Amino acid sequence: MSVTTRSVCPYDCPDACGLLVTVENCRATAVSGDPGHPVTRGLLCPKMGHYERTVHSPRRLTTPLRRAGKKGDGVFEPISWEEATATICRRWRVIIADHGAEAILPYSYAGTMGLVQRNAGHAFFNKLGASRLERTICSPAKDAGWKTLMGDTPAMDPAEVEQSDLVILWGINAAATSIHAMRDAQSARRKGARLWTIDTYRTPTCDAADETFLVRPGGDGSLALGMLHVIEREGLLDREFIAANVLGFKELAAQVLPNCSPARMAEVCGLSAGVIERLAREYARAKAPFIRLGSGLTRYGNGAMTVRTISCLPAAVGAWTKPGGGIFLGTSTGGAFPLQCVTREDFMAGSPRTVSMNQLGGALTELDNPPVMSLYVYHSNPAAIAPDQNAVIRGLEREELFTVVHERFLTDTARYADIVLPATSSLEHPDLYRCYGSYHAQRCSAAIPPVGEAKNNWELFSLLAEGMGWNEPFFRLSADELIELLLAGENRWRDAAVTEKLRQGEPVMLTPQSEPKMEWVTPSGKIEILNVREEETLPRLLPTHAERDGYPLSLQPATTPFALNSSFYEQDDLRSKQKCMELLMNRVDAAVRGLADGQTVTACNDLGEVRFTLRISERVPAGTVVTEGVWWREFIPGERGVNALTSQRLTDGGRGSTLYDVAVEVSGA
Ligand SMILES: Nc1nc2c(c(=O)[nH]1)N[C@H]1C(S)=C(S)[C@@H](COP(=O)(O)OP(=O)(O)OC[C@H]3O[C@@H](n4cnc5c(=O)[nH]c(N)nc54)[C@H](O)[C@@H]3O)O[C@H]1N2
Ligand SMILES: Nc1nc2c(c(=O)[nH]1)N[C@H]1C(S)=C(S)[C@@H](COP(=O)(O)OP(=O)(O)OC[C@H]3O[C@@H](n4cnc5c(=O)[nH]c(N)nc54)[C@H](O)[C@@H]3O)O[C@H]1N2
Ligand code: SF4
Ligand SMILES: [Mo]
Repeated sequence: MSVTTRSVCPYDCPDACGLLVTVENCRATAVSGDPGHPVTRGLLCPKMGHYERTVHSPRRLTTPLRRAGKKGDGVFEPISWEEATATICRRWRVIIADHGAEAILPYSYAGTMGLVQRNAGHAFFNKLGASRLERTICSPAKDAGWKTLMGDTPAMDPAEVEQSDLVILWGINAAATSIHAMRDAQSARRKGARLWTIDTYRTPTCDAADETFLVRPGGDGSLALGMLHVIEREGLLDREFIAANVLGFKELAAQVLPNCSPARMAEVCGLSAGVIERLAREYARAKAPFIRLGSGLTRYGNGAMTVRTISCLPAAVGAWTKPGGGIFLGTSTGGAFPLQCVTREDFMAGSPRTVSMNQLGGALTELDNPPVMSLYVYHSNPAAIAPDQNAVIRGLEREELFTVVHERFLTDTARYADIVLPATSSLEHPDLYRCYGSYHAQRCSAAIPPVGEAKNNWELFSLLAEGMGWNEPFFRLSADELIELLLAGENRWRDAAVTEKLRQGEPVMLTPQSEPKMEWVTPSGKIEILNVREEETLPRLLPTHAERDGYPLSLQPATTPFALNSSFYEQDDLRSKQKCMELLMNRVDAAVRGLADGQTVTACNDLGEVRFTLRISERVPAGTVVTEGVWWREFIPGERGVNALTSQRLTDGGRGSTLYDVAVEVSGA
C-alpha cells in the first residue's frame, strides 16, 4: 500500500521546499514538490527530484563503526550503539580530567536546517563546557555589511520583485541556488522588467538574463562606488529621499566619491567606464529597481564593505519608496520561534574559548592550552568544505586526536574518524523548518522509520547525556517535545491560527516584519551611510586578500545545480551530470600556458596543489578560473579537493570565510 506524506527539504538552501513523499512498505519511493505549498508551488530543484535515492542509497551508514585501519584509510568494523556511546563518554571523561572540557571541540553546520536537529548539540556542549564553535563559514559578512548601514532594519518582502521594472541578480547563481527567486525574477521579466546579472563568470543564471556584467572577483565595491559617483555627478539622486532618510550622503559625496570616477573604478572592477556610466544611469532611472544580493561576493577580504557599498545604491536613488524597489539579502525570521529553548545557553558555566569554523586546520594543529584532543563532527563535512584542506587533514591525522563523526555517509571527514555513528535522513525524524529566502515555515513528522540503526542528532545527544551520567531532565525530552517548546506562545510573526496550522504540518507564511517598509531600525533612525561607530566611518574601496598573493589567476570555487556543497555526491546520476572535477578556463589563458581541453592540470598556490580536468570555456573571462561543486575525494583525480587552495583568512566584517578570495597558477600535468 502506498501513502503520500508531507515533508520539508532539510538542506541549506534559501527555499525550505514543501515535499510530497510517497511511502510504500516503510520505504520512500518518490518525492515531488508540494503543489499546495505557497512558495514551492510544485517546483523542486534537480537535486531533490529523487531524494529517495539519497535516503535509500546503498552508501548509507547503517551501524556504528570503529576504526580498524590508519586514520583516513576508511577501514572500519561495526560495533553496537552501547559500545560506541560508552567509548565516547569514557574517552571524554579522561580528556576532561587531563586537559579540561575545552579540549573537546564540536563541529557542525547545516547538513540539516531543521531547528531541532540543527541545533541539537548546543545544549549538550554548553553543559559539557566544550570549546565553542563560531559558525561563520557561509556569509556573515553579508549581515555585517548590511548592519553597518541598515542596523536591524528587517528585510523587505522578496515577493515584491514582481513589481520591479529592473531586477539585478548580483553575485547570486539563482538558477542553481535559489530556484524560486529565479522563477519570480523571470516572472517579473515576463511582465516587462529587465533582468541583469552581475557575476564573475557566465553561470546558468546569466543565460536567463537580458544582460550580464562580469566583474573581477572582489571588485563589486568599486562598481558600486563608480555608479554612485555617476549618480551624484549627474544629479540622478533622489534628494528628497536622502534628506529625510539618509545620514551621511554629503560626507560620502565630499570625501569618497571624488576619487571614484568611472575611469578609476573600471581599472578595479574590470568593466569599462562607459558600462559603469550606463549601469548608473539605467539603475537611477528605473522606477523600482530591485537588487537580489547573493553570497558569492561576500566571501572576500572586503566582503562586508562590498555589501555595505552596494546597499547604498537604493538609498541614493530612493528605490525604497516604490513597491518592488530596494535590495534583498535574505530574510531573518529568528524571532518567530524561541530557539533558546533548544540551545540552552543557560547551561553554560564560565566562558569557554571560541574557535572559528573557518580556522579548523589551525585549531587542530596549532591550538594549545589546551590542544584540541577530541573533535565531534555532526551534519558537516569539514575535510571537504572547510578552507585550507591540507591543514584540516594534517589535524585529522593526529594520532592522539579522538574524532567522532555522526553522518549519513562515509564522507571525507568520516574516513578520519575513530568512531562513526549513522545518522538519519530528514525523512526519518521530525523537525520544524523556517527558511532564509522567504517567510514560510513548516513542521513535519518522520515519514519512514530509521534506515538501519541510524539515530537522529537529538536522540544521540540524549544518549550521550545519559552516558555522561547527567540527570538534567531536558535531555530526556523527545524531538517532538522540543518542537512543542518552539511552537509555544504567539508573537508578531505568528498568531494562534498560524501556530495551529504548523502543529498540523501545514506550510504557513509567517507575517513579514517589513511593514512599513520605510522604517529604518538604526540608532539615528536613518540609513547610516556615515556610521561613526565603525572604524571605517564611510564606505570606501578595500582590497581583497588574494590580490596581494602574487598568483595570476583568480579561482572561483563556485556552486553547481547538481550538488549542494558536498551533499548529493552519493547520487550517481547527479554526479555524472557534473562529469568530473573540472577547471573552467578561458581560451586565452589556456593558450598562454599551452594547455588543451580535457587534459589534467594542476592548480597551485602557497597552500596546496589540486588536480583538475581542464575545460576551456567561453563562460569564463580571461584572468579567472572556475570549478563547480565540492567533490568527495573518492571521485577526484588527485588527493585533494578545491579547498586545498582556499585560505583560513577571514572577511573584513563578521569573521566569515573568504572561500572565493583565491589566487592560483595553473600548469599542465
Ligand atoms: N545547487 C546548489 N544550491 C545551493 C548550494 C549549492 O552548493 N548548490 N549551496 C547553498 C548554500 S550553503 C548557500 S550559502 C547558497 C549560496 O548561493 P549564492 O548566494 O548563489 O552563492 P554562490 O553560488 O556561492 O555564489 C553566487 C555567485 O557569486 C559569484 N561570485 C563570486 N565572487 C563574486 C564577486 O566578487 N562578484 C560577483 N558579482 N559575483 C561573484 C559566483 O560566481 C556565483 O555565481 O546556495 C545554497 N544552495
Ligand atoms: N569550495 C567550496 N567550499 C565551500 C562552499 C563552496 O561553494 N565551495 N560552500 C561553503 C558554504 S556556503 C557552506 S554553508 C559550507 C557547508 O558545509 P556543510 O554544512 O558541511 O555542508 P555539506 O557539505 O552539505 O555537508 C553536510 C553533511 O551533513 C550530513 N547530514 C545531513 N543531514 C544530517 C543529519 O540530520 N544528521 C547528521 N549527523 N548529518 C547529516 C550530510 O550527509 C553531509 O555530509 O561549505 C562551504 N564550503
Ligand atoms: S535544495 Fe532548495 S530548491 Fe531544492 S528542494 Fe531543497 S529547498 Fe527546494
Ligand atoms: Mo552556505
